[in-house]
Amino acid sequence: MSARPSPSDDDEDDTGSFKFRVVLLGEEGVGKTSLLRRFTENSFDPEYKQTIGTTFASKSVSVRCKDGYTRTVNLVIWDMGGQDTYKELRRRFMRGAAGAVIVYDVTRPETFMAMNNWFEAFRSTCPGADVIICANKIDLEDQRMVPIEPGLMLRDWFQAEYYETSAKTGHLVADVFARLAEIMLEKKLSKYAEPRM
Ligand SMILES: Nc1nc2c(ncn2[C@@H]2O[C@H](COP(=O)(O)OP(=O)(O)OP(=O)(O)O)[C@@H](O)[C@H]2O)c(=O)[nH]1
Ligand SMILES: [Mg+2]
Repeated sequence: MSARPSPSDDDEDDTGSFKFRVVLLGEEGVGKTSLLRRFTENSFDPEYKQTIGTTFASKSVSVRCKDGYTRTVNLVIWDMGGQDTYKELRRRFMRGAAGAVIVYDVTRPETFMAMNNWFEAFRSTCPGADVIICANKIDLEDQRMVPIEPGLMLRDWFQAEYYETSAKTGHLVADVFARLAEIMLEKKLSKYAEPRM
């Protein structure tokens, strides 16, 4: 999860499977790295190790498409430390992404309040890309401060899908990435299907 490939464009590779660049966004400590680790390695580390700079991991998922075919999507998921406030660095990190998972921590309202900044930054860098909102750490029921309603408001506002997750228990983590893969692929396929002028 540490080498650095050159960011590649979304495209179909020569084996006929699809590859998309996805970025994880959100304030520091919300659980971006934990979600990635849960998804790619099915493990969880309770100790907080702040991400310095950027890392990535990749995983393939199978997507059952509307046309009845099952296709393989290779997700290359990039993770950046939330404390990284350099705008230009963030922009470079986001560039070329077909999708983003924007995460907040339901025990810390300030991370919810910051969602709009992350969303605006992503939308301005990648206008056509898809977004999924992740309300993470829902296993911490006693400490939960942000209920579901504000999350649903955010969903309507961003016109994105909303998932409540726990990187600790694994609740809905794979679903987030599988759904994002499906949305990005269907969009790509519908572009192929557009008549050429
Ligand atoms: N209980 C619980 N703890 C979590 C969950 N997700 C992450 N954590 C913990 O929250 C802390 C921060 O998680 P990280 O995944 O490092 O957060 P991050 O968003 O990558 O943080 P930065 O790299 O600083 O931006 C760690 O101690 C994790 O173990 C979760 O779903 N439930
Ligand atoms: Mg991290």
